[in-house]
Amino acid sequence: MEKRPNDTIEMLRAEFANARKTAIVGHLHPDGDCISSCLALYHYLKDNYGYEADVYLEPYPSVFDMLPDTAVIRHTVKPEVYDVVYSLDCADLDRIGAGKELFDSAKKRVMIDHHISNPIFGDVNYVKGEIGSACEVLYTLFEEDKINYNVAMCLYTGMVHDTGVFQYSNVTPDTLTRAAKLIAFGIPFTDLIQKTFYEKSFNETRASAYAISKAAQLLDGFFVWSYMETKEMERFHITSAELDSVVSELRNIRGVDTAVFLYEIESGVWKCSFRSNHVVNVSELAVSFGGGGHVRASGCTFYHKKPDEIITEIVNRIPKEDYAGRAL
Ligand SMILES: [Mn+2]
Repeated sequence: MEKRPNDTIEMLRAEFANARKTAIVGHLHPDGDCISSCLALYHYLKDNYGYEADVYLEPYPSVFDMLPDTAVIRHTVKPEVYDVVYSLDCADLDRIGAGKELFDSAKKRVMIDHHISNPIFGDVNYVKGEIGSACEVLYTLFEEDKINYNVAMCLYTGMVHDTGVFQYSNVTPDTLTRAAKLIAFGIPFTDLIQKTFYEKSFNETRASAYAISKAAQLLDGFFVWSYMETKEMERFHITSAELDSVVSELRNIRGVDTAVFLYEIESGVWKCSFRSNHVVNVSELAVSFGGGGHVRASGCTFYHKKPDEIITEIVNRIPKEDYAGRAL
């Protein structure tokens, strides 16, 4: 599909104000920004324009049930034709999880996102690759005097998750100003951060430590990676979604630029997460393997390969000038 420029804020606001049969969908393996952005839009439409959108998401970690009205989220899709379907936080069409067919069959498809690799796939499109979270993009689309407590809780949570609690380089002075205005609603921001971002189960903590203990360095420590097989996850009684923090921990190692973590999601199928600190553009790297994401955080999937074969392919695609002078 040919890439075309963004539509205007006014066009998006006109869509919000137009009450019709509406659904909201997010991406596979919903994360904090995805769940929060879908719920933020749900509350914004309901509380300001009086219509309830149907929200469709794949199952997600139960910690997010502290967000308002998660009971409205549906995991199974009834085939229906919607007047409008919003896709939030989806880097491309294939990333849409539950509700993909609803998006495809919608009379109008509205796409709101912040992934720089997004190919632009809606009828109405709003992508801001320079903004740190889909929730922050929504903040810029919402009219400030229409944001309420529930909307604030959702927007804040998404911003926290995609900025690593306002730490990553995608944070701007505007991000913090917006976060400050959201806190002013009296939302429980300490609990939102602790319970949805930092807190881990006992099994998750032990599994993460195990995955980190298997880490290996390449390129004189510029590159670090680890992996976890399905049978290992079973041994720790965890799912791949509970290992999300591992790749960030690997990136924290002194001297590392690029970190890779491979999760075996089924026999021979590996989900690959990339993170980088300053040098390697991991969005380009993931795109070159059929995935996508951001400059400092991205992902893709590998089929029918072994972890060390995958890592060799990845390292071979890192531009030589990025790690000049470092030995394999
Ligand atoms: Mn996001």
